[in-house]
Amino acid sequence: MILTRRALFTGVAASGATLLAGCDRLGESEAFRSILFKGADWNEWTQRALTERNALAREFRPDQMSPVFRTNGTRNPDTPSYNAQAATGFADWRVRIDGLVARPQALSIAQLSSMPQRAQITRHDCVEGWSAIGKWQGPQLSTVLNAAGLSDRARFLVFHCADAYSGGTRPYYESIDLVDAFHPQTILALGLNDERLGIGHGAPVRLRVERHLGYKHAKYVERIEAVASLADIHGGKGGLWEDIAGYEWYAGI
Ligand SMILES: Nc1nc2c(c(=O)[nH]1)N[C@H]1C(S)=C(S)[C@@H](COP(=O)(O)O)O[C@H]1N2
Ligand SMILES: [Mo]
Repeated sequence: MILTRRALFTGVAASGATLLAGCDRLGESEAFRSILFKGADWNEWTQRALTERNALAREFRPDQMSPVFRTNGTRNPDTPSYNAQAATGFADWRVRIDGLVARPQALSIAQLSSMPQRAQITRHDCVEGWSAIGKWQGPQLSTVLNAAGLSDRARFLVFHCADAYSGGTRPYYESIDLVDAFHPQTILALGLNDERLGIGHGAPVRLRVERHLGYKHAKYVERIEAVASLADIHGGKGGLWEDIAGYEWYAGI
């Protein structure tokens, strides 16, 4: 089943309203009523699935924050271009938003900082078996996507990162679908624990997609590409670990 962008943007309540409006227009025919009945089931199922996926990850109190938030994976991309960016405080860093969008963007950290911010204290769960609770802050990804104007054909967002993992030739990349992209807790984090994001945690900007395991939370994001399919992205499974180690693409927690 394909969830249309319309359903995602207008939300669960509106998709119910659409169904009722269709009922008014199409009248009383018996055949239509049986279709509507099936449609109603489908719609209920869709609503339940969307409601579950839109549920918020648990948020914590400040006193529950971990004293130390460890780093994992790449702790410093350490390439000449990244080091040059770090030396100027990432003044020239741009997050490009391109692919299936109406208005490609190249957003500076200052621009991302001037958008409405969301802060959330959440627990990060790494597949390797450690967790940490921290406070993340940044604009919601939805704000940025609305500025770019997603095409109706867009189904996934691919996050291209500045690091080549473990000195490998392959850059880190990850991807999410539109339900997660428009989830209220999905943010482009610029800060951790009331400080600007450090290099170890993905400076200057990293994804937080709170209903997922740690490897989905791409650090060092320099490009967000809207695509219709993941088939042509590197190995085709939607992320570095998915492609090289068989990790699940859907890492929901
Ligand atoms: N670009 C990039 N993003 C990445 C990684 C990485 O190596 N490179 N590692 C992932 C993994 S496995 C985890 S658990 C988290 C770790 O985030 P942290 O270093 O802020 O704790 O980042 C994720 N995002
Ligand atoms: Mo991880």
